[in-house]
Amino acid sequence: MKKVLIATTSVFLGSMAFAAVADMDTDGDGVVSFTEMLAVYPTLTEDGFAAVDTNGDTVIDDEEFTAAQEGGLIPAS
Ligand SMILES: [Ca+2]
Ligand SMILES: [Ca+2]
Repeated sequence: MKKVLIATTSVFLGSMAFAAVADMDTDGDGVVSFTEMLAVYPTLTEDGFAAVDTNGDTVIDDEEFTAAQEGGLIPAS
């Protein structure tokens, strides 16, 4: 019984902790810079950021961020 409750809670917490572009975009320009992302993911490297920034414009948009999470590049936490 306990196991079932824990599993349910984990799913709930997981979705609550899900970071989105809007959560990280502290200057409100609609995209996430390396600095903004670093505040949420302190272990992020420039190489890691470049891997997420698939169009190479040095910022992360919603589409790139979602793709990175779905691809496992960014932990959804
Ligand atoms: Ca921004
Ligand atoms: Ca980009």
